[in-house]
Amino acid sequence: MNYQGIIFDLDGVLCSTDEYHYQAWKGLADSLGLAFDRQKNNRLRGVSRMASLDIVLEDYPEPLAEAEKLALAEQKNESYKRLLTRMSPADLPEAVKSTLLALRARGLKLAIGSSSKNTPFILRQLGLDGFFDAVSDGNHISRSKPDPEVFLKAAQMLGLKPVDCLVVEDAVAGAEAGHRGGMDVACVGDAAQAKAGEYNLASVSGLLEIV
Ligand code: B16
Ligand code: MG
Repeated sequence: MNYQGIIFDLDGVLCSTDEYHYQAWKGLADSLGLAFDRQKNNRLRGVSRMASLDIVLEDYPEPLAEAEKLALAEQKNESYKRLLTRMSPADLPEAVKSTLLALRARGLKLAIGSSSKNTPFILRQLGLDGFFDAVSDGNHISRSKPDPEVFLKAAQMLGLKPVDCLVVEDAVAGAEAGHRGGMDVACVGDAAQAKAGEYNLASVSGLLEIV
């Protein structure tokens, strides 16, 4: 076997919370009179909440105080969390669920490596609370992807060397984080289209062919 552990990004890999992020940021941008489209939204993938806000505010005519920025980030997060309450285990795609179970049956350790501070809530909504061997998320890190911190912490929590872990990502910034951490990366979605990984897959089930 090539790897002993697999570290999954959450948004855009295991579930489609990226659509909820889009809707919440779009609502904030509209209220500020700023342009925001899906192309801009793609730049927010894997990026922390405050760094995302800076991208959303790029065309804002005047500099904002830190307290004002925190209030805007909080406003976005509140509408994002309202959207997350709609999620249920039915939002975990069947192919993702069966792939996770098959990987576990092969003896691999499975972890989450997500920039999101909402990770514990999302895992509960999806019925995945307690499923993973380790959860490393936005609440444990001080530097966001493309910094490798979140993945290095996940490997450490699994008790594995980075080189024995495979990262699964949908964001180019996330693939870069995996590489900077010394890990191979399997990409899906946007990052796969950009050929950012050692493996660029059509879907998460493609993992079963490479481990
Ligand atoms: P939150 P991932 C990332 O999650 C998202 O891709 C990114 O769009 C978001 O800004 C970031 O989490 C922070 O999320 O506001 O919930 O803390 O892709 O690393 O699982
Ligand atoms: Mg992602």
